[in-house]
Amino acid sequence: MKMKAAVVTQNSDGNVDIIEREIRPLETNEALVEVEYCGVCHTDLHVAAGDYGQKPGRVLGHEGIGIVTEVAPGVTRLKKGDRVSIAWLFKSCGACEYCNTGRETLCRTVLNAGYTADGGMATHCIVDADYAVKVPDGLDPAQASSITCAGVTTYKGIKVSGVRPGQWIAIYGAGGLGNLGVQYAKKVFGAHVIAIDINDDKLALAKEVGADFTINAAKEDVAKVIQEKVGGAHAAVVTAVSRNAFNSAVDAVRAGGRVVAIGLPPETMDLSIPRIVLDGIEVVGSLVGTRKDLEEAFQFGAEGIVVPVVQKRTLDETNAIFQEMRDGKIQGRMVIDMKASCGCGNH
Ligand code: 8ID
Ligand code: ZN
Ligand code: ZN
Repeated sequence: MKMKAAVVTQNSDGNVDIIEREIRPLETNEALVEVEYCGVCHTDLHVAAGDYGQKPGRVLGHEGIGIVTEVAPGVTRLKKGDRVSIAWLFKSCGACEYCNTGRETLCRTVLNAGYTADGGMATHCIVDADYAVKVPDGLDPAQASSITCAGVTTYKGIKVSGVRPGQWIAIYGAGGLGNLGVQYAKKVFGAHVIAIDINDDKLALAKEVGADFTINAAKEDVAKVIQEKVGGAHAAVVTAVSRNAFNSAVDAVRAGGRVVAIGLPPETMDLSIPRIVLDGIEVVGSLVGTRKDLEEAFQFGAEGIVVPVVQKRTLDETNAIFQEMRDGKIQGRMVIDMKASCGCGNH
């Protein structure tokens, strides 16, 4: 049986080729998933462009949602018909210091979907049965796809920020991640939310989904406005793909504030040592979330507390979606509808 997939081009030029490939037989503890939806994350652009090393031929995608159609002998955790995720945390060793202390995303031998393992931007994907997280009933699969990375990453990042109800949090970047970050911060963590972007349309949408106020970083000095208006944020979560946003976040928090770095521009940020020391600022990275985090993030979606803004597209449009993302034109998340993309005529 063959699958259709979006793979990184041979010269890793930031685009994908849409190819057909044979689906290999299942190995121990694996399951075959017929993918329904896969969201396009900005990380896919980074991987396609070789920002963290060239990955020619790799099937992209780590916001996959699909239905299990086959399991390897002995697999009991999943069964045919289950709806599951294909997330960045594709598989970890399960036995190391990180895996055993609730930090499995930091496992040194981890496999990541769409980066070091073939991912979900395809009609089919082979997953490890222990790492595919079940999607709760009542959660729309296209919306679940956007929670599989954008949702869980911001949900976890806000946990890491330590923000408490009634405190101020600044969310830099109001794109795929940021829009969900605003919702989790406001509706789940009970924080007051400032959304920051360089695009007014994204800020308008952030306001619609719960931001208390917004700031356009292209027009105003964000840190100054936040210090003046609220006395500095208690925490900041940076999803923007720009070092300027990381630098601004350090200046936007109040003394003792924590900056959570989530965006992944392949750059360095500036850190004023006196600012860090004298004001007790913390800067910490946060990488996606554990399987448990994803289960929790899904549940808030299933309960309708967090509502991902998604638009359905086809696999053949992947390069066009990439360009729209580079141009900052996407509101919420573009989600590839595999059944509409497959062309096999079986659906
Ligand atoms: O686990 C992780 N840490 C993780 C998980 C998923 C994604 C990290 N990421 C990374 C991606 O690799 C990417 O670098 O988070 C970043 C954002 O991903 P995304 O939300 O999927 O990208 P997007 O939809 O393009 O949104 C980015 C937003 O940043 C804004 C853009 O306008 C856009 O809305 N932005 C930029 I570019 N520069 C800005 C600036 N200076 C800015 N917003 C404010 N200030
Ligand atoms: Zn992602
Ligand atoms: Zn491990």
